[in-house]
Amino acid sequence: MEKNFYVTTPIYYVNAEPHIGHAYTTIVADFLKRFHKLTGEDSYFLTGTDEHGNKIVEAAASNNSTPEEYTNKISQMFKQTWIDMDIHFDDFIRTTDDRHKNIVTQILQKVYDNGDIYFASYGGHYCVGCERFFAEKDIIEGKCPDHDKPLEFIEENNYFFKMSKYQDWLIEHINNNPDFIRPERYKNEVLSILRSDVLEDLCISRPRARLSWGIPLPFDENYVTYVWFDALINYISAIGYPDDEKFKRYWPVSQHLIAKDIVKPHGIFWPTMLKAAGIAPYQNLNVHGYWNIDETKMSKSLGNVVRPTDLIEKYGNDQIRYFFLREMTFGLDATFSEEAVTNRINYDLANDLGNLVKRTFNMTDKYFEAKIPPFNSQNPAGRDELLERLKESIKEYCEFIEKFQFNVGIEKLWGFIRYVNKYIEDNKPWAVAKEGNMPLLSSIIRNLLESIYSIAVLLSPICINISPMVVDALNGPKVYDNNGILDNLVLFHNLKEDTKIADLGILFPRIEIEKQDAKKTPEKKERSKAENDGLIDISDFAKIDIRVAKILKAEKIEDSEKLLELQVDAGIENRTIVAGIAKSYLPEYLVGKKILLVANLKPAKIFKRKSHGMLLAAKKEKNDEPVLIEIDDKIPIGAKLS
Ligand code: ME8
Repeated sequence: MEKNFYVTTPIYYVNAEPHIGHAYTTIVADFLKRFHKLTGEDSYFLTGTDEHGNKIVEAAASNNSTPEEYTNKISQMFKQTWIDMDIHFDDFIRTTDDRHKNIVTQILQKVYDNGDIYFASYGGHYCVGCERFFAEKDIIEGKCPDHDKPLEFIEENNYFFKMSKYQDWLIEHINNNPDFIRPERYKNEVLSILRSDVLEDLCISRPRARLSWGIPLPFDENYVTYVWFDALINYISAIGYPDDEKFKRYWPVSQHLIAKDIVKPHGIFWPTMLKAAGIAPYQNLNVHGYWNIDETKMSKSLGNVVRPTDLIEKYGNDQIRYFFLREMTFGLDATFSEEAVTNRINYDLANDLGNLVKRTFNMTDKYFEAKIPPFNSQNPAGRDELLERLKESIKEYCEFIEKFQFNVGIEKLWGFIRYVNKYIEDNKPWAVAKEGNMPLLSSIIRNLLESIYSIAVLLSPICINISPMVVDALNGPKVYDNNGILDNLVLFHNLKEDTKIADLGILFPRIEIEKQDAKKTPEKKERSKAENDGLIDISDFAKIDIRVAKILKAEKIEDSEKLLELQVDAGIENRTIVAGIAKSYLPEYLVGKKILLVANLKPAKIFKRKSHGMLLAAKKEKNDEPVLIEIDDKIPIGAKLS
């Protein structure tokens, strides 16, 4: 029976243009669709845009647009970016589409009729950035912990979804389906929320008087639907819930892809909403980490975004797809830098793969007039070993992709590429040619060409332009959606004798790092040398605001052996800091001491406390206890180190 596969990306907010964080999730979805199609599965891929809610109204207003104009423009920008990147989505849903609004209305009515939506008064702290209310315990100094912006207190009558009613069911479902949310760390995150407390019911409406840009509630025209309740439904409205053939075919095999920012709506709101509406849960929620730049998450609000189309123009589409899939361990954060992109291109693509193809094509040209030579069974030239290695690599490549460990899967395939490079070194075709042993030479070159064909097919979901070029140059079969294809690859019967191969030129041009260096001014060169030597500029030092502060209060943090919570007067303001000195100092000793504080360190959440700054202590050996740098009482509070 034919297997089906359904992959979705989040539908992206249309409050700013797409960046490489969005591109990553979308590339993974496109890769998975192509990979499953390659093996003959019926694969479907959905993406789209999330267009309702306060966030969008605010973005439109600050661009002097109406929400309609603004959402049309940015949604089109997302779609065009994916088209420019050769992303083969099957459908692009917009939450402003009628087909979507109709299904949201139907589901709301169904859940309401079942008695799972009620009306009540509610007061809470709201963050527009997150489009959600925050519980008292999650608020840090009146601010949203993610956006670090003040929350707005809103009190109003609203409709609520009885999420808590499905809490026990969800815990059981997750326990019975250990892969439901993966990797495991995110399953544990969801389970810990579900087990720690009774879930608060979900506020699913906004009064029209405050927000009109949304889908009206079918049972009360004075309200519109909360943006998350609306948005999550896209995954089924797009495939024609409830009756469409597509819904029946794809929903049972649905794979959602998201980053860790939206685990709660997908891991808790969505399955309970589905349960309340009498719909089976999705198959898997697959959660990846963030792409960071210099340790900070890339995001529209932080303004440190990299545009995917700029990158592709500079490095090539296949190169960037390869980089993303190879560089990130799915589930963990990764750091983006152009240096890392350059290294992947130069080492993996240009050296390992590009050279293999180039050398083999050159030898075919030189020894066989660019025609595919026959395999000579009297002189197999290590064909069985090559095939064994290929079989093993394909098995591992597929297994790791199924487990969403793309970087490991690709590395396994690279193991085979390196093995084939070594095969050339071990078999020395140039020496065999010199001896005039043409039957052996013919087998060696044929084994190499067949290996390259197999590699090109296996890489076709990643290198979407270059793989077909290699297949064409070899005149190999172009079937990319055949459930027997992987078995065919390990027969080495794919190429036709005597067919002429085409010249491919250089598949992956090396990125000249020297050239980039050459563009640097002498001053910049000097700076990078100093950086390499671990030296910093005086201007780097000047960035650190070290000042004298006085400890006002000190307390041990329960459950921690090492940490103390300190209140300090830093001259500018009083600060809370968490310091790892509990083993060396009693809290009473510290009160009244003057110390040095790094005042402009980004705040961090430690043991549920917001620690804003760091005190300076010193130790000689790694395992020594830190000794506080105490300051003479003559130096005033707030004095800066310079
Ligand atoms: O949350 N690293 O939309 P959104 C990796 N509309 N991935 C990143 C990223 C980064 N630095 N930044 C963004 C929304 N992403 C809602 C979703 S779904 C029913 C509604 C990717 O525009 C990643 O996939 O904020 C993340 O989950 C998503 O963009 C958030 O996109």
